Amino acid sequence: MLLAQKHILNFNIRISHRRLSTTAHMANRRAPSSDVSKFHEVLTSSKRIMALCGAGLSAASGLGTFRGAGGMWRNHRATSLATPEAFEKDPGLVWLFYSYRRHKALQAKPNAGHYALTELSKKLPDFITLTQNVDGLSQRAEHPREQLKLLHGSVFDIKCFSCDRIELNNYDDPFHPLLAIESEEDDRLVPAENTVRATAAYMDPNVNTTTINPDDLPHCPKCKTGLLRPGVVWFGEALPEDTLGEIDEWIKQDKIDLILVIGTTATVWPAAGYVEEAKRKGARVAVINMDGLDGELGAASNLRNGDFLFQGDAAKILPEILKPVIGELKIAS
Ligand code: BJW
Repeated sequence: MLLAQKHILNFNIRISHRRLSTTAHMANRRAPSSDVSKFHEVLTSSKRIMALCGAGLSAASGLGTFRGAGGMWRNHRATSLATPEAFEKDPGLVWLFYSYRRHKALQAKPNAGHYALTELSKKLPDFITLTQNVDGLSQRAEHPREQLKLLHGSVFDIKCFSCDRIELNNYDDPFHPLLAIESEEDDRLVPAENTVRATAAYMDPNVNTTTINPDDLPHCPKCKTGLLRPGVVWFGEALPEDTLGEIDEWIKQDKIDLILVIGTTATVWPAAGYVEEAKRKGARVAVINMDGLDGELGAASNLRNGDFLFQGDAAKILPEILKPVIGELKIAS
């Protein structure tokens, strides 16, 4: 063999070795399975299961998510309005945002994903669902209350911004006459799938920017001075202590077999931290998300051999992957 040919052959072998070892390395690092029958085996042998849910669970019910191209309301990013500072600066604007979210949540119906989790809770007493959602759809799907932990509160609870008064389950729509939805078109959260429209709306100078004089907003009947606000957890605020305590108690009891990470970017803490905590207690991870590994999966992105990734709509996937335990899902229309 000519020296040049030998050199080229060696070079090709080196290249293919490098490709192989890169592929092997990737396979070790990230090899989640999407094999439903393998998942069924894991599910049926699991006793202690945790679910961490996010906005994607309610997407099929028509509610907006927070991040990506969606998650914008009027000229604002949803996350920029979910802070006490935003409320202090312009309580009328923040209230209009939440009034719209309350209205949409009341119009929406729980989807098959919510009902599948309800059924799993009924079948498996040691299944716990932690939800970051504030839309009340899991409750309306009759998810057993003691197995549902609301990490970020509820838009249907009303708190005082100054004192400790809280009113639970207020479904008035609008909550106050000044907060009535004038035009769904004006108020809509831009759908996540259309980045161009989302960006255009974000910059649109004609978008309704009228707001409300804080003096005219509802005030606390107890302390009289504080403004009422939605009973949700904003950035920089503590999550409900009793709820965190109940979750810790559940985690402490035994090892965890499986964590389902459903429709969340798992980027907000401390919620996202439960993925690592479950892994430390031995859990396999199953991610159910519209996005695959190229999307933002935050604390759930480091999937290992034996973990699962089901890419698509949680409302379609959950009834399918949970079927061996919950049976065929029947939803009354
Ligand atoms: C589909 C789908 C379909 C679409 N099917 N999938 C440690 C490190 C770094 C920072 C921190 C840290 N600890 C604390 C912080 C600060 C901060 C934080 O996490 N910041 C991050 C930005 C880094 N955390 C806090 O401030 C928390 N408080 C706190 O830690 O307090 C400490 C304290 C102690 C003592 C005294 C005082 C303070 C509070 C966090 C509160 C978050 N609140 C919000 C608003 C709630 C009210 C409301 O709803 O308006 O919660 S923000 C927002 O994000 C909301 C959500 O619950 C949360 C998570 O979003 P989620 O659900 O994941 O939505 P998206 O849009 O991100 O993802 C949707 C997913 O669905 C996507 O993946 C899609 O692909 C997918 N999807 N359609 C399946 N059909």
